[in-house]
Amino acid sequence: MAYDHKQIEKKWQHYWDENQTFKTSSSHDKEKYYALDMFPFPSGQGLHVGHPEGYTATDIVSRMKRMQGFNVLHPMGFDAFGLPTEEYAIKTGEDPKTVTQKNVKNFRRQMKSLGLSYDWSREVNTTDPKYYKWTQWIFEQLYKMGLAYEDEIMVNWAPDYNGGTVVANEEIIDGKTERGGYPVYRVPMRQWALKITAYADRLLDDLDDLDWPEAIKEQQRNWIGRSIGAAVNFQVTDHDEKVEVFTTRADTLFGATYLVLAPEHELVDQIVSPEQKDAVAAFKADLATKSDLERTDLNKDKSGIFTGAYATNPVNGQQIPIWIGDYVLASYGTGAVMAVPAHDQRDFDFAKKYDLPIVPVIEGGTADETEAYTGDGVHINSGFLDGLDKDEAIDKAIAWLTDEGVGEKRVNYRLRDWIFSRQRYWGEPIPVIHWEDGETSLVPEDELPLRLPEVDNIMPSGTGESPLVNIDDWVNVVDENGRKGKRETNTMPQWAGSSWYYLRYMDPHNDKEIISEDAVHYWHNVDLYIGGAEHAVLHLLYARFWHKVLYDLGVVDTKEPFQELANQGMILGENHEKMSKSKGNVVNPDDVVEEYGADTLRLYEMFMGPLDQSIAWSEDGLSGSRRWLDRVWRLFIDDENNLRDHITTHNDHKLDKIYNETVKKVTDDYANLRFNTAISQMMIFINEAYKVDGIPADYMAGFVQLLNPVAPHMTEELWSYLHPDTTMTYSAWPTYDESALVEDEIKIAVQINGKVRANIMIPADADRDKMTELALADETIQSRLDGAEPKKVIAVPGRLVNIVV
Ligand code: ANZ
Repeated sequence: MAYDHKQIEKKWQHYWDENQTFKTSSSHDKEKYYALDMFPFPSGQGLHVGHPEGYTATDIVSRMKRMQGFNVLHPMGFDAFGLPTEEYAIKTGEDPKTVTQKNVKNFRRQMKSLGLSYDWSREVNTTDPKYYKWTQWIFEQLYKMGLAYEDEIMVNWAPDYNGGTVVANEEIIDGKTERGGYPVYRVPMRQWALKITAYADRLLDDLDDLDWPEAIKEQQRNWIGRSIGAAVNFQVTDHDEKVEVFTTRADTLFGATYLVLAPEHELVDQIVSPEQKDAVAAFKADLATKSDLERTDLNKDKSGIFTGAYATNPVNGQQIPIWIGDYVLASYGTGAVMAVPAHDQRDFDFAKKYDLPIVPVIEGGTADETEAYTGDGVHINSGFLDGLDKDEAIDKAIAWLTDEGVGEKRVNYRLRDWIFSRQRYWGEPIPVIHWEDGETSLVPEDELPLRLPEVDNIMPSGTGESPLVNIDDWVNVVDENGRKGKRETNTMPQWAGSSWYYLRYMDPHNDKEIISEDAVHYWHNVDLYIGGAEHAVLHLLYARFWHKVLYDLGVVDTKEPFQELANQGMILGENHEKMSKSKGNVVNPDDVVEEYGADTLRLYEMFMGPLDQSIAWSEDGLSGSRRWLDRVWRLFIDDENNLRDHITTHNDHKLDKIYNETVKKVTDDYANLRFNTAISQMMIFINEAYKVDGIPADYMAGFVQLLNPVAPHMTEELWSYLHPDTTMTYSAWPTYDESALVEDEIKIAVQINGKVRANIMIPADADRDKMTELALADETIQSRLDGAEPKKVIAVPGRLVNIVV
């Protein structure tokens, strides 16, 4: 009978569930392997066909590792706090908790229908108080370590969006919210922040030891942006204040002809002259709508205004004007730069525009050129730095600044502290109480979790604060001495729960501690982590940060959470564009499973191309995958649903070579995440198997094992013909015989006077004499030679024979 995916897939899913086939062993005697997917946000839309791509990849590796004798941890869970659920709940009047439960149920059903071999007994959900108890616990440790603090921080405030919402930089386009297009303003607001900057060096240096795509490591390096330079103080003339600048080019100090402060710099209002006051104020007001990105864009016109104040250049005593300019960011370095227009393009453009002096201090650049000279060279016009090159001059300048007490070496990072609060309901409550006497305290650890109160209405407060401010009986607390306090009403950002979830899977039901020592010492960290490249920074950096903090606390015993990382590409619509509702090109995995089966979907997504590439969906490709599975089925099973008679205990050795090659290549390819080429090899094997009269039963079994990670349902069914009533999940992975791989015959080229005239097959172990004999005996060569006597014959074993006439 034809392969019936509906019946067979249901049968095996039921079997796996009943028998808890994929439950990770709690015994620690086998070697461990931990394969992790980025857990999804359970949206109302359900799974997208992009999800199963990464999920199948880790599933393949997990299934192979189980057969290779590892104790595999392959878990799944839900990252369920977040704005989309909250917004949906506000719109429909439903409770976010109920919405989440409904969505999770649907996601879990879909994942089970794909035959993913998760240990569901370890499922985590970030919105479960039993889980977020430990997210709050981590926050408390950060607080105690001085790594969590409150501050007035500039936020993007959209007063008209949902009654007032703070949005992330990434959610703003042209000064408006990405959703809805509401105007956004920069305003200071009290926030919690985590001092990720204290870990910047370790986050940077430890990247070197990770098996991650180089591009992702590079993105993290740029995001952290370590820059080694100097801080230099410029005394403001007729004021007590000094302007501190950060520069990577202390060597160019003699060419610093003016200073530029960020318009928001705190000194601006103190030093601005009466004549310039109004103009400066107008300039600042105008700028408030521009984003940092727009302000620093090299190609954009730079603008600024003179403050009316001057400062002294410490190296030569010159009076130089102090300007403010849009291209200097308040949030980077010290928010002030010394401008060296001869050697920095932005300063050059600014100086040209406002007619400021340009003094070259490195040979190779001249003032009247149209651009700054940014190369290295001999220093000129630079007093004690004259004659030195860049590196020498930087060192000497910093030494001088340090001696004179006007500067020092400074390392600066682009990385900012992590703003760790949201003015939202659907997030983890921050376990802090603000007391009326000004004291701030943590909720005692034994009172965690601090639960989110259940409320009827989660409309935003409208003041920018979280909806929690309106829940009086939750917010107001009194201690045993009658002292009154208010709970923190900000909640944690979406990223919190995902920053440590991989640890919880190791010991998911522990209610005494975040994770037992025993579990840590066995599982350590994740061996393979697969997910989308869009998480190159934020999630992957935050998780690394928390892991390092937990390492410092002695909770974990590894420096890094994810040893190997791979990214899956995007699955695009048939016309090579992003799948989206508006384009009507979204493929629903449920429909594919219904029509073709989960095994077909898995096979297809793994065969589309290399895992990390973005590839367009193709209905033809999908049905081709199904046809191949049918072909495999028919090779083994006849019309009466019996094993075909050509499956035999006898081996005539015709399939030896291809079988052993296939075992080797598939094993290697799976381990290196080259699933498409593994599948091609299995296709070649099936073609060869169709050509012979008898297929040894152990080759059939081995093939079925190789295919199992990709097409688990069909292969379990085929396996049951050989081993009734068992799952193949823990059968021993096939091995190959190295000697069977050796080629018996090889192809070599035969040349006459250096030109290839024929290709001939010869025994792989033929020596030079044998090669010469066979080459001269070849018919094509004989007719080419036409009786001519070779002067010399050169034979290169394994490659060619050249006949010189
Ligand atoms: C003088 C100078 C001369 C500079 C020269 C560069 C070239 P990275 O490498 O990215 O750290 N800078 C410092 N703070 C800034 C801010 N808040 N906004 C805009 N620009 C700022 O860049 C450091 C350089 O960027 C610093 O070195 C400073 O310009 C500028 F030939 O100082 B430099």
